[in-house]
Amino acid sequence: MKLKLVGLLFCFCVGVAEAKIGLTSTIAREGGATPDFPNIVFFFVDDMGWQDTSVPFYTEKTSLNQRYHTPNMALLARQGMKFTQAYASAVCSPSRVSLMTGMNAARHRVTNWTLNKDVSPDIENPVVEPPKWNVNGLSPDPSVPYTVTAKTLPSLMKEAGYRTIHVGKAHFGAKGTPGEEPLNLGFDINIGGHAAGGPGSYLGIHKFSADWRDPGNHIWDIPGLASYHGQEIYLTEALTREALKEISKSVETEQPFYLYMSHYAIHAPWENDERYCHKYIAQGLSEDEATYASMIEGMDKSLGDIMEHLEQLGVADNTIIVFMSDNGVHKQMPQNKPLRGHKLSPYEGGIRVPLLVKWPGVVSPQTVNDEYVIIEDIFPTFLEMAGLRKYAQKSVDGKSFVHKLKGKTSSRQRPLLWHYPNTYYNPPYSVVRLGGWKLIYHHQDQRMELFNINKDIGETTDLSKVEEAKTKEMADLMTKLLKDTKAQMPIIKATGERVPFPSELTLSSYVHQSLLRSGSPSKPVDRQLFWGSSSSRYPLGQTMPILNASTGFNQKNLTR
Ligand SMILES: [Ca+2]
Repeated sequence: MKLKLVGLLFCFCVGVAEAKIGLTSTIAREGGATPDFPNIVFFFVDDMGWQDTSVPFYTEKTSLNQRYHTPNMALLARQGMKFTQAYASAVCSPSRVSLMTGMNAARHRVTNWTLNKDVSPDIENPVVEPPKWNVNGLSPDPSVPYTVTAKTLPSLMKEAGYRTIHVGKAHFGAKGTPGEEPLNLGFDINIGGHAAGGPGSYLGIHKFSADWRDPGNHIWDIPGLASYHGQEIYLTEALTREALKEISKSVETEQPFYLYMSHYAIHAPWENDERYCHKYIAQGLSEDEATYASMIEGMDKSLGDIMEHLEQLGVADNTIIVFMSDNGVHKQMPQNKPLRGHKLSPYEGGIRVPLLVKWPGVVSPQTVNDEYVIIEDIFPTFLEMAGLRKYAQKSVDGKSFVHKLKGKTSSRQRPLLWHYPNTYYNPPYSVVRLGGWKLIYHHQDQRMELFNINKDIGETTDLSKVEEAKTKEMADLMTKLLKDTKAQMPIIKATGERVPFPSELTLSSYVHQSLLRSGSPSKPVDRQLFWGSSSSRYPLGQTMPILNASTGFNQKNLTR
């Protein structure tokens, strides 16, 4: 009942939310987190697939659920709500900028992963080239070219009196731009976050650097963890220890906190977490499979340590924990069957991710929600959780799912949009989902696929030719969403024109399709091609290094 009253107070306070923002010092003095200002822990895992856990997110327990051990995720699921249809973008940076800004990737235009200033990681595509996307990522300074600027989630929470703590992977802005530093984006504390989307190594004995295998390469060095250098400690554990210290400091100072616990795990480079690896070898897994499983369990141990620490400090009952991943499983790791595809792909395996929410006193324990949500929804959801429904942010595409957490169903379904006008292991595409229907538009050959996800989760049967009216309806919807978000389409090399929106496909555009499908003979493949005007040129075609397994550690291709 008390919480219901608090909920009413939330409604009453909506009109004075901005006044609350000015109460920073008062909140801090009054004794830390309260039901109005609960602590929030966002436990964010990198590249973790929907099935990379012992918690079943499908209607049945799969072989991967039986393979992996994530007892603390299972505990979190028992204490809270499991979302079976949570979505993210198919690659790191777009997801991370969406959760920081509430914008869909089509709108913020950080549509591929970022690293070096003004350098696109896109690989050569013989038919289309990417538009001028925001290759420099998120920036607090709008004068930095090819960036998106917005009031970020942590900056709003900070203004409201939260202590905002960043631990782990940032990957918000390109190296050499202000957006590479989380302290410039609303965080009070930054441990381990910078421009890079992966660690040089997970091992303390290697100083978490790639220098041991590639002398002089320091771009992947994890900042702020020098005290662990030379120790036999795994990066996941080092970051967890630092996070626990920051939680303790927040509780000591009686200030509500927002902990962005953003693990580098289970992203490449894949290296044994020796605490758990032997167990999976004994289970009969291959070395590669055991390495991956050990990294998953190490991540889960971190979750358990944080949950236990909150209990010990007496703040667990006033702390929300949200668990999520930023994209689907990497293609070098076991496919997340029954899903099709992998990281970077438009199919469910690229975009469907685990999501768990514990909110003591609000979310009923052991509940399951089958309605879909998407990563930009985190922004308005966290603000509503913190009693900050009004916020100085334009163009928020995300929708708060607090009502779902309170057990209410949505009265009508909304469409979801994905937009990837880039080429990196996967050619460019847009996707729209509404209800059970999902339309994929492949930009390169202007081909469409229609699936009924409710009946065909594995996307095995393209219905676009069978359900022509539905295909057209979804194509029109996708076009509307792309226009609403001011989405940029790739450029067709043969003509210099942008790829048409799906509802613009006409007989004349079909005439070009055979040419599009066969490539563009008029422009040879050139990995040093530049695009844009002469005043705004980006080199294309930079690819990530390939790692060799020459040291006894399990290393594979390092793809972001
Ligand atoms: Ca990722």
